[in-house]
Amino acid sequence: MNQAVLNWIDEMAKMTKPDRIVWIDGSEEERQRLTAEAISTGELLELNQEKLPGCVYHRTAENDVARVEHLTFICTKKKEDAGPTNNWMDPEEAYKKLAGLFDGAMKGRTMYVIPYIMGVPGSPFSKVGIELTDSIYVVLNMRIMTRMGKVALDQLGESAEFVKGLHSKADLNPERRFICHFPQDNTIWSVGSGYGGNVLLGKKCFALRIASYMGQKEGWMAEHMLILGIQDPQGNVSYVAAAFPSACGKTNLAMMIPPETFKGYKVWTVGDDIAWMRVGPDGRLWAINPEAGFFGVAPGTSAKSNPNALATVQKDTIFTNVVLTPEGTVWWEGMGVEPPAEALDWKGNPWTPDSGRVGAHPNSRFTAPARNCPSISPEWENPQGVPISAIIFGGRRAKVAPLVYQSFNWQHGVYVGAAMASETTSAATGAVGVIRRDPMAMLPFCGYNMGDYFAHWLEMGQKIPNPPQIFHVNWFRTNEAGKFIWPGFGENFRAIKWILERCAGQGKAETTAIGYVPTEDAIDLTGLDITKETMHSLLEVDPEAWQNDIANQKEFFTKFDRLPQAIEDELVSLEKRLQG
Ligand code: GTP
Ligand code: SPV
Ligand code: MN
Repeated sequence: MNQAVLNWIDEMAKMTKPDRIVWIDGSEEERQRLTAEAISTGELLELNQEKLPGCVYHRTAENDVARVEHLTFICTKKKEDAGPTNNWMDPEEAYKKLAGLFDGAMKGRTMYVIPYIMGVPGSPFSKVGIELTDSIYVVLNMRIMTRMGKVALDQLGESAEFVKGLHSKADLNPERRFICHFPQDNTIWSVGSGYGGNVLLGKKCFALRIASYMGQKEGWMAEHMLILGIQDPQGNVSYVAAAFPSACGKTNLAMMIPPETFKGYKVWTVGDDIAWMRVGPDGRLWAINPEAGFFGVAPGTSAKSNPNALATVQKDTIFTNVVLTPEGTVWWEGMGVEPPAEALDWKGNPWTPDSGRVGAHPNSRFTAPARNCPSISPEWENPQGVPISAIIFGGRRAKVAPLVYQSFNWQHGVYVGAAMASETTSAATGAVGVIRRDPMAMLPFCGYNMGDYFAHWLEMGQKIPNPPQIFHVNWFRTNEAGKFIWPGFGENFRAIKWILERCAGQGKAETTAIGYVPTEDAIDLTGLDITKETMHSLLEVDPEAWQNDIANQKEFFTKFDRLPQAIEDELVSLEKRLQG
């Protein structure tokens, strides 16, 4: 046995004092045993096994339904290394404070030891983590989201190089809830929560916060990006990666089905949330999806908006905080089917469709194996990843940002990413619908100083002989009535097709102050019922709106004392171009 692992577990067990320690091997027998145990305690509810085979249901505590950004800390020795956008705690102080909360937290409980791999076994991209947790829900979610158990211990061997994750629900008190990252120690301590992003430590904590720190040191990138492949009628597949903030459409775009008129085209899903990217031997940027499953937003997922996701969650899925129907099935707002006449809502209270309350929490989620997805790419487990032709940034912008545009070059594209903004969603606690700057969709996930992160992006541009083109999209522009004017979902394929045409040196565009914007006839609208006026407003670049946005960008960038000169230069150039 790996002595480094044993010593660490020993130390953590002395602090948390579990009644017993159980090693997770990842077997089917183990899944059944733990599921049965969680059902017996009420931690999980069994669903109708005829209609939803292998599926279970879970409710979190009412005050524990989303990521908690104000309780998430980057604990580097120096405050400036966490940067202006992260909460910071001194590591010594953080360990001490959380040790107090972890002290005896697992008394009367079992500590589960989950060895897991982010990436596929044996891939040069992949990395091992071990999560210690007192939650069966976490074990069963990690089983879907990662390759775990024996396979991970085999990959680790005698090495001491693994990310040490400790999680306890403790008393689930939001006053004693902390998600602390120690990038310099490869360590994550999470206490007081049972919600996905706070407790599935392989995901945001490791694969983004710790991994982004590793990537900066080692010359690669960990990004909040989906990866998809677009196959053309000749059978050629091009891959793109896209960074949108939480609950802004990554899962949906990754699984999109092209509109009928695009015969012979097919979209392949490689990943829906996280991309790890490296420069390949051919000088291109190559990406893997380090996860094995989807932890996706349930509301809005319908046979119309995302049939592939709906098909994916028909078996072996964990549903969290959705509506539970009397027949043991699930429902959520925007599922596109009649709601049950009466049911239990996400809190477990009796609920009817006319109650005036939502039945599913807006951030209710499904955890489903990627292999269930009808559109899963044949390349999704390729240990070398897939070559990326385009990087796409985007967010929810009711105004300002057009449907799609292309940056002038890598440096300008990095600026476009750095200047991203989006309306907040229910994926994190706090106000919803408030516009905030969210660079590269990484504001909540960058494990180090975001100024250095921009510099890393700029440097990567120097290291990729054949870099992807960088674009920006916005599916969320609204009219005066506040209604989305672009149909979105599968129709987004039209914008992606233009993006690929641009990558191939084709596709019509107008050079504007902000970048290359499609001419009004550039996007193929065959079969889409949309007026010329609507297209005009979707592609419009309003100088005044952009001036206001720039004012807001400046205010944001003022916080940075390590802002790369190139970012400032790009901002100044944009301002000049806007002034004509
Ligand atoms: P995280 O898992 O939180 O990182 O989110 P995500 O980026 O994967 O978001 P997801 O695809 O789950 O979409 C979130 C919400 O946005 C869902 O309710 C979707 O129905 C909605 N949505 C996704 N794509 C579109 C679109 O093109 N147009 C509109 N109007 N809504 C969309
Ligand atoms: C997000 O919030 O971006 C998610 C869900 O993907 S969570 O894993 O909870 O962070
Ligand atoms: Mn996400």
